[in-house]
Amino acid sequence: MLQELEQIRTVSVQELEAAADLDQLEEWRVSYLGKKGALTQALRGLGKLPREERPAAGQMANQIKLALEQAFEERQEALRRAALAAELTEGAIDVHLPGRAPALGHLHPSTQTLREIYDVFAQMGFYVLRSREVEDDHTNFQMLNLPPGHPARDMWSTFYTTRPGVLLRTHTSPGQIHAMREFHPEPFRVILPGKCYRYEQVTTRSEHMFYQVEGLVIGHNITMADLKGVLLQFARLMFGPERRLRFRPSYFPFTEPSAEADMDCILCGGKGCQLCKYTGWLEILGCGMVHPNVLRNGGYDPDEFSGFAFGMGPERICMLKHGIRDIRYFFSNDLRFLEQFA
Ligand code: FA5
Repeated sequence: MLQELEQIRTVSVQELEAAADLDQLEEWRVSYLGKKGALTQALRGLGKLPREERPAAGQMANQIKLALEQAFEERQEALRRAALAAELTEGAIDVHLPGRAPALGHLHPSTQTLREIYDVFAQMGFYVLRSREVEDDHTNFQMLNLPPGHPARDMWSTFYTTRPGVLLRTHTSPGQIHAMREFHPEPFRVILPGKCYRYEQVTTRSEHMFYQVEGLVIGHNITMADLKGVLLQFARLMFGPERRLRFRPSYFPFTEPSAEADMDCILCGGKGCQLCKYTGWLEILGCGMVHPNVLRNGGYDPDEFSGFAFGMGPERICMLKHGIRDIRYFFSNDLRFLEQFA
């Protein structure tokens, strides 16, 4: 028996040292210290020994058991440390690796175009003024010479809120009234950018939400010549120094006289091509001299003051600049389109 115990001690110690990981160590524990393990079995066999051999064998078996348990714990601790050290080395951060750059966003094409427009008008001394998107019927229409039932309201049909008389503005022109009331009685020049809404068929050229930039200049002796000069300068700074403009008579209830400004085609220079539908001209904005009633509604005496106003669509300007065929790309969140403006 003593020999058998000695053998267990020697072999088990060798095997313990050979256990390379925690799984092998567990196998070792089961095969020596487990319920059916070699040492446990040997301890059970003590009872069958002759009485005089039992004390010595029992003492030795207990010593071995304690020694193996202690050795097991030490080996377990050592293997745990080794496993942790290996994990730390494998998962270590290499500070020499180049950083992973996050994808950068950029401004929306409408915003980029708006900022180009601000730059151009800032050079001519214009303020940028914000005006509300939710308007009342009074300011969006009536103060601009569009009383209820006026046929021109059809062109500017919009979305109405559940509050009577409160609507989403159809154009930035009601900003003219707000601007005049803010600057009265001084002369001033402002641009009023912002979103507009229209109840209309969405097509390649028309959205139901789009931006406009309104321009308004009020002062003494402001004439159509000032209007033409400012808009020609705008066209040249925005589209190139050789640009030409032509003014076609038009109608807006809030300006008199009114005009549409066309620019010579940027693609063919006026010869006629697909972009300008073989006319040589591209329509860029509506404009005119501020109507006396509108001046009065803003608090300015038309006998003393005069002014001009214009309204343009930055998406349409952007489409012309970049040859974009469909306005619906702007707000349909297609990254293939938007990323071209990075
Ligand atoms: C107006 O809205 C007038 N308030 C402009 C104006 C201001 C005239 C001051 C005189 C004095 P109009 O409906 O034509 O006009 O719109 C002006 C510009 O807004 C158009 O030339 C176009 O560039 C843009 N626009 C109009 N409707 C849409 C639409 N549905 N989608 C995209 N852009 C549009």
